[in-house]
Amino acid sequence: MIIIALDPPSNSNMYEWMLDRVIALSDIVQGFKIGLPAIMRLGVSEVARIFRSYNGLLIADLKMADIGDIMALSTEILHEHGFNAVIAHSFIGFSQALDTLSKKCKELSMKLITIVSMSHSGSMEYIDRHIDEFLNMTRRVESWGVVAPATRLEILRYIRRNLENGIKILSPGIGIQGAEPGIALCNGADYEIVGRIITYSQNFRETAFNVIEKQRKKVIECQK
Ligand code: BMP
Repeated sequence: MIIIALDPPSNSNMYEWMLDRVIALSDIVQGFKIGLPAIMRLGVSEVARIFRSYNGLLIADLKMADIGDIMALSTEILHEHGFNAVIAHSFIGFSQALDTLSKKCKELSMKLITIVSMSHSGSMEYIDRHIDEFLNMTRRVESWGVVAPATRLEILRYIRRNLENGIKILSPGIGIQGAEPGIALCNGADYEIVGRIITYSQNFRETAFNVIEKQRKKVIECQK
């Protein structure tokens, strides 16, 4: 289960770069996540044009951390442009923040994904000290899913153990950040978010098939 992170390099024609990868990969992956580089460079309308005929999971990764009303406005714009999921930080709190965003997401049938822990080492400096509170927040705002790292498996397992079964775990950190394909799935994730190891390779479709095969083998191995 893969969600492709599309983060085009700045020296590329971002529109073409993204379109090529969406055409080559959309039938073999479960969704796409678009971050700030593409949204800032192309604008949300151009990004929407790339995904015109795509019906899968389309996540806007703005990692929102604002007051609720403003996040709700951003979410409306993203919804108008075909996104069906948004990511927000948990540390902003419930009242006048995530509660408002959660309501807006429900109104628009958008999936809300909240961050419980991140894949970079700096996550240990602050975010990881609040994991229990962030897990609690996940329940309060009825997140569809959470972000948890493929790079720190004990944390990933802890999050899986303490999260209701229906809530999805999306796990970045595979490939360039050091985690091997399949390892997050083996430790409780529902999806691995995979970016550059696939999207920056020469033949991204072939590389994606390789990653999927590695995932499959790893999952069989860890189920033994
Ligand atoms: P890559 O596989 O190229 O390292 O990409 C990972 C993707 O996941 C990037 O889009 C990044 O913004 C995102 N991400 C992450 O790496 N760690 C997190 O904790 C949260 C993320 O959204």
